Order: sequence, then structure tokens, then C-alpha cells
Amino acid sequence: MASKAFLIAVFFAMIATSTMATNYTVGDNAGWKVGVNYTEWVADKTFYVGDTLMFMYNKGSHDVLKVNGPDFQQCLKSNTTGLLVSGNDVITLAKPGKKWYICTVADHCTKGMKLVINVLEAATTAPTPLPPQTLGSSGAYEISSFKSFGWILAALAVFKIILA
Ligand SMILES: *[C@@H]1O[C@H](CO)[C@@H](O)[C@H](O)[C@H]1NC(C)=O
Ligand SMILES: *[C@@H]1O[C@H](CO)[C@@H](O)[C@H](O)[C@H]1NC(C)=O
Ligand SMILES: *[C@@H]1O[C@H](CO)[C@@H](O)[C@H](O)[C@H]1NC(C)=O
Ligand SMILES: [Cu+2]
Repeated sequence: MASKAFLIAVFFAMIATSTMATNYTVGDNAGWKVGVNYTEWVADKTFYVGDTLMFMYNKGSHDVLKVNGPDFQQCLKSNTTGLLVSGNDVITLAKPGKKWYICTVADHCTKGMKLVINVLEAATTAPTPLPPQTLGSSGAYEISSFKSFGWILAALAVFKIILA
């Protein structure tokens, strides 16, 4: 039966999908600039180890600095090691925990160019849990839903193969 090969393919495709990292463009279409509420941008998202953050901005107008919690609160740039300035800065979230990013240009940070996220351990053997958020929100919800849906499909596919 032709459907068996198809179901096996679906199974492996779903495993691949469920472990695929998500690439986030910070601020989505607005990018990294003054006037975007990054607290709101983060609110409906769940970040996992392996996901990436891409900061998009006009080179020279802004930058990206990873800071600690206290510096984030006060918009301080006490350690500028690792300052990113390319305008197309990609950060891979390598470890779980809180991460803080600010723009060090002029008073942009106090004007709201600051981003704090919480990175969760990546799910390896279990399906990615649905983040606690409401329906009809952003793409992150849809991607997570898709991951979970994929696991259900994969389970059904295996079940069918066993029965066949
Ligand atoms: C994320 O970006 C990396 C490199 O830019 C790429 O290799 C990978 O396929 C992307 N992942 C997704 C899910 O788009
Ligand atoms: C950003 O949005 C959050 C949540 O809606 C709100 O509490 C906060 O006051 C906003 N910040 C600014 C600078 O508007
Ligand atoms: C400054 O930041 C870099 C990169 O984040 C870090 O490796 C280094 O330990 C920091 N230095 C101090 C004195 O905190
Ligand atoms: Cu800036």
C-alpha cells in the first residue's frame, strides 16, 4: 500500500519540524527602533534554547548590547564587550535563563529600546508544550501549535503503520 511510505515520511517530517528552532525578527516588521513596545512584542512568545533573535535596524542608527539585569533596569552600558552594530544582528539563544538587550545609542534605551526575554530549555524528547497564551495571537503561537499538531499526526501515522 502506497500510504505506508507516505505515513513514514510524515512521521520523520514531523520529528524534524518539532525540533526545528524558531527565528524571531525582534519587533517583527517594525524591527529594532525607538517607538516599539518590546514588552508587548515578547508577551505572546515563548523562547527556547536554539531559537534565534534577529535585530534589524539601520546600521549606525542603533546597536545591540547584551547586559545584565541591573544595567537593563537603569539603561546602563557598564560593559560594552560584544556590542553588535551590523544592523542585521543574529543572536542564537544558547542557554536557558533571562537575557537582556538594550540599544546604547543616545537615550534610546530609556525611550524603550530594551528587550528582556526568558529562554526555556529546548524540548528534546517530548513535544514542545503549548505556551500559555490566547488564540489568534502571533506567529509564535501558530508555530507551536503546528509542532504539537505534528506530534499528534506522527503518533497517528505510527499507529496506522502498526495496524496495517
Ligand atoms: C533560521 O535561520 C538559520 C540561519 O539563518 C537557518 O539555517 C534556519 O533554517 C532558520 N530556521 C527556520 C525555522 O527558519
Ligand atoms: C508597553 O506595554 C506594556 C504592556 O501592555 C505596558 O505595561 C507598558 O507600559 C508599555 N510601555 C510603554 C513605554 O508604553
Ligand atoms: C563583559 O561582557 C562580556 C561579554 O558579555 C563578558 O564575557 C565579560 O565577562 C564581561 N566583563 C565584565 C567585567 O563583566
Ligand atoms: Cu537605538
